[in-house]
Order: sequence, then C-alpha cells, then structure tokens
Amino acid sequence: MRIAEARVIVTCPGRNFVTLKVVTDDGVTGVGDATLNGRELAVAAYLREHVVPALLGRDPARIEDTWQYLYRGAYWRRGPVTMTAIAAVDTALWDIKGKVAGLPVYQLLGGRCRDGVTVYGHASAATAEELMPEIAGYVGQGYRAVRVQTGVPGLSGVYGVGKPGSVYEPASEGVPAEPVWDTGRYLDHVPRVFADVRAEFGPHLKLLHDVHHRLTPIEAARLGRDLEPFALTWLEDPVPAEWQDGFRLIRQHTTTPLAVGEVFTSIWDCRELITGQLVDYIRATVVHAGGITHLRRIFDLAALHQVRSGSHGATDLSPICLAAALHLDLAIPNFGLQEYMPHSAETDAVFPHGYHYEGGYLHPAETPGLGVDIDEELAARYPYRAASLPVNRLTDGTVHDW
Ligand code: CS2
Ligand code: MG
Repeated sequence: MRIAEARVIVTCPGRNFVTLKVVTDDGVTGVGDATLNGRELAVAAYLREHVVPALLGRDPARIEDTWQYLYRGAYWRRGPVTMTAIAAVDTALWDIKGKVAGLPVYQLLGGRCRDGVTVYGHASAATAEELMPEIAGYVGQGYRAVRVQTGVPGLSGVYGVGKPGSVYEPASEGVPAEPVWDTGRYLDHVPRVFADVRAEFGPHLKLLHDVHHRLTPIEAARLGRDLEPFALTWLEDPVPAEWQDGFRLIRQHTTTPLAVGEVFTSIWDCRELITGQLVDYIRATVVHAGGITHLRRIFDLAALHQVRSGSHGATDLSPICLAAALHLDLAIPNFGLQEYMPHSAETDAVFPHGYHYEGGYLHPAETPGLGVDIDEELAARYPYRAASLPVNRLTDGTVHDW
C-alpha cells in the first residue's frame, strides 16, 4: 500500500480549520487536524509546499519512520508550524492503520485503561452572579469537573470569558483586538469568586481555573496560596509557558496543583517541568505536539514522574483532534482530564464523527480508525476568513503576556 494523494483542506464553518486528508492507492483515507489558530495558512503552505510532495509513494504503515523523516529530516526542528504539520500527517496515518486493521485507534495503542474519558466543561460569565447558573448547568449535565472563568470588575472584557449560551470563540475577524488587563484587580477578585463557588457547589466538584499566562511567578504564587482553601484540581498556565523556572518558584509557595502545556509543541518544552515535578498536569495536545506518536512519548515521560495528562481541547482544535485525543486518553495509564468545549453545529456537520458525551464522559467511536471524517463538499462552502487572537495590553498601553 502506498500514499497516492494528500489534500490540504481549509474551511471556515464559523471558524477556520485546516485538515490533511491522506489517500492510499487502494482507496483508504485518513484525516489529521492541522489547525493553528490565527496562523492557519502558514501550516497549510508548509504542508502543501514541503510535506505533501515528500509523502507521495510512501508506505502509510510506517508511522514512526514518517515522523522521524519529517522531524529530523527537515533539520529545522520543533516550532508550532512544523509540529502542527507533522501532527496532521501522523494523525492521518494512525487513522489509516486503524481502518486497515479494522480496529479503533485506542486498541492499537494498547486498549482501554478506563471506561470513559472524564472531561471538564467551561463555565464563564461576566459577573459572579451570572456564573452560578452556568456552573449549575454543567453539574446538571453530569460534568464532574468545571473550569471557572469570570470577568473582573473594572475591566471591560477578559480573554477566556465567553458569552453564556454561545459557542466559545477565542479569535475575532480581522486584525487582533486589544483588550486591557489589570493584574491587581484580577488577583483581588478571583479568590472571592472561588469562595462563593465552593460554598455553593460543595467539596466534590472538581474546579479548575485558567490564568492564561498573565502573571509573574510571585503573583502566581500568591494566587495559588489564596486559592488553597478552595482545593482546585488545577491552576492553568499561571506564568508564560516558556518561563520554566517560574514554576519552581510557584511550587515553593503553594500546594495548588499546576497545569501547563497548551502552547507546547514537543517533549523538549515539557522535559524539565515533568522530570522536576514542577507541574501536575501536562496539557499538550495531538494537533500542536506532533501527533499521537509524539504526544504518547510526552505522556509516557510524564507517567514516570506522576504527572497526568490534561489535553487542550478548545473549539479551535477541530473534531479530528478531539477524536484523536480521546483514543489516546483512553489508552494511557496516567490520564487526568480532557478539556471539552462542544463545537458549533456547522463545525460538527463538516466533521462527521462518532464520539459522544454521556454523564461526564466522552467516548470515542468504536468504528475502525479515529471515527471522524471531513465532508469535503460541505467544507468547500465555507471559505477561509482571516481571524486573529487578541493582543493583551496593560492599562498604560504596554503589551502584556496572555
Ligand atoms: C484556552 C484556549 O482552552 C484553553 O485552555 O487557553 O482558549 C486557548 O487560548 C485557545 O485555544 C488558543 O487558540
Ligand atoms: Mg488554557
């Protein structure tokens, strides 16, 4: 069996997605997500111009060899564009292998380690009062874990706080929006919100919070300490993710568990954090960290150090990435939680899939491969629309981390 064709499909069913579809000479197809939010066309060009020509004629069964060929062979290693492109190829080849074997991909990865994949939902609202019914809504649907984000009094909008009742969307059309951020107001507000949430929902609901890289290590240490009475499951991205020493300082001050990794692209980004036990959850994901093959390697390293998985799963990762993540989540021993934000109906229609939510768990499809596809005719009806993630500024206009 040989790779006969590989198509790069860019579509915007409400938001932009890039997909690689690999076709073999006997007609088996596999799909991989290649979406890099706000930089979609860079990955599409990397695939079209540099990767697809080298794939044609290769044996699709050689997943590891193809990974090494693309990673080592390019000489220019790592980076989000490269690793997203490699991920797309890797994911598509696992899909093909599953279809050829007649097995869902999690079976090829060693079989299930659990009955279902525990997911966390996203409760967010502009005010603390509006937040409570949002959280109650998730609890009512059976969620065991909820990420809680709120607006901050005095700030007009805060990244990560969606509009209640609508599909979460981190990018906006055109050039970046420039919201204003104030660390002091945030640090004052968030512990009060969690005090109310814990009082309302009791000790057993898992609560998470995403700082989105906006603090310095000592500010994050203070927040972690202030949140200790409310027993968070994790505090996410407390400082910019590349500042790994920052985690050492936070660790010296607080027992609030830490999570990081949605912007990581390789095991090299995670290595010190994992081996030093500076974090508790590693949130790298299939589409940005080199596919199923490489993410498995990261999770295996994490397992040695009692670090658990917590893969990124926002709406800007396509249903193909979510399907792939679920197969891996089911098969690794050190699974922690999976982020889950349902996609829009338009997106779900473009990516027909067999995974489903039930009582706090997601379950991958039992069909051979990943159990997800792209409807190319439908996808063609939604042309690409330029959209950007925001740029964060302080009240005096300084560009800040986010
Ligand atoms: C967030 C995302 O899901 C998360 O935890 O941090 O909204 C993230 O900012 C976006 O996926 C970026 O594209
Ligand atoms: Mg996050």
